[in-house]
Amino acid sequence: MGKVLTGVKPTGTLTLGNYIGVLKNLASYQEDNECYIFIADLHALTLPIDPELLRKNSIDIACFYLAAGLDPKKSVLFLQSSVSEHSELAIILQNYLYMGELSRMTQFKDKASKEKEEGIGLGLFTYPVLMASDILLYDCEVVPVGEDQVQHVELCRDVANRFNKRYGKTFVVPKAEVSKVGKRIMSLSDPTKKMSKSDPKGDIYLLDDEKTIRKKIMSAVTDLGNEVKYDPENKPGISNLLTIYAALKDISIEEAEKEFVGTNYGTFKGAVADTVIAQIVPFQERYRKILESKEYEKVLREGAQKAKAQAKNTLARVQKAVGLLDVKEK
Ligand code: ATP
Ligand code: LTN
Repeated sequence: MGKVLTGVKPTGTLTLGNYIGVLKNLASYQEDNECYIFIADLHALTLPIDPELLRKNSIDIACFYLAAGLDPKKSVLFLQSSVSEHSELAIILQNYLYMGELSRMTQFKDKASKEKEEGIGLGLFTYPVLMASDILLYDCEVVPVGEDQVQHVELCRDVANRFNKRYGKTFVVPKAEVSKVGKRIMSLSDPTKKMSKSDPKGDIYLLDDEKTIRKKIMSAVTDLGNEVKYDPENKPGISNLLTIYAALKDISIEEAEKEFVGTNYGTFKGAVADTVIAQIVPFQERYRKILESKEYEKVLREGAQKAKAQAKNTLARVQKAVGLLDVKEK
């Protein structure tokens, strides 16, 4: 049995990018692995967010995880803020990551460039420190993420290796795993940009109704010409729609291309819309049932206990390694 961990920030309603990039694959890990899946609510504080919205988004993500097939008997589902060891480990780990490394992170550069200098909180800068703590606390080997998060997981590997070299083997060194098809779904209105829940242009939201989904796909930006062909450089719009189609059908891009030889853009877009709707609508029904039943409350409470039991062992190991005294009652 391997150990797998991932998290999603409750910064907004999840998008089709989140679904294809991580959510839809998660259930398949839990058959052969011990899975730790969490809601990165502390990470959501790294940019201003309304408290009511943060609470609502956190509940939504818990329900989305369950609707995506995560089974609380097989996987541990929890809120990052319920396990204080995440924050405690981050305070220690921050001393082994450097300003230069953190300032080279693409996500930091992107998000910081949209803020005024005095509006960039320290948490946005130290984001990867907390993320490394999330990962290292659970001794996990595999971290399923979209492509944009690979750089953070690489940094986590660096800090784990650095720490192990200095103090002896303390951490398991994890690796990022991205899906073969759909590691980076692009915006439908600007297919050179990532579809991202905090940048609403060109997003399909997982709670959009059928009509809205169809409308958004039918009006997605396409490219010159009329051939349905995968060519991200010259045909970014069509390539993105082909990726969405292939990922949802669980087929390769080549297989998807073959299905649309000789078809026009309109027919192709209609088929993409049908495919998205066929998966998202039943997913939304499961989500609504879970939300109504409030079953997520018990799941998150029990998940926090299970996660804590594991996290506290790792934290104790780290505290001992660096020389912090343990004077707790035995
Ligand atoms: P934000 O806009 O707030 O930065 P986001 O939409 O990028 O959020 P995250 O919470 O950062 O979403 O991501 C959750 C998971 O979904 C991560 O593993 C991330 O890599 C993945 N992901 C996000 N956007 C996409 C996308 N467009 N394509 C594929 N995977 C994605
Ligand atoms: N940074 C991630 C969310 C996240 C995460 C993690 C993902 C926080 N901690 C640990 C994997 C492992 C994001 O933006 N989606």
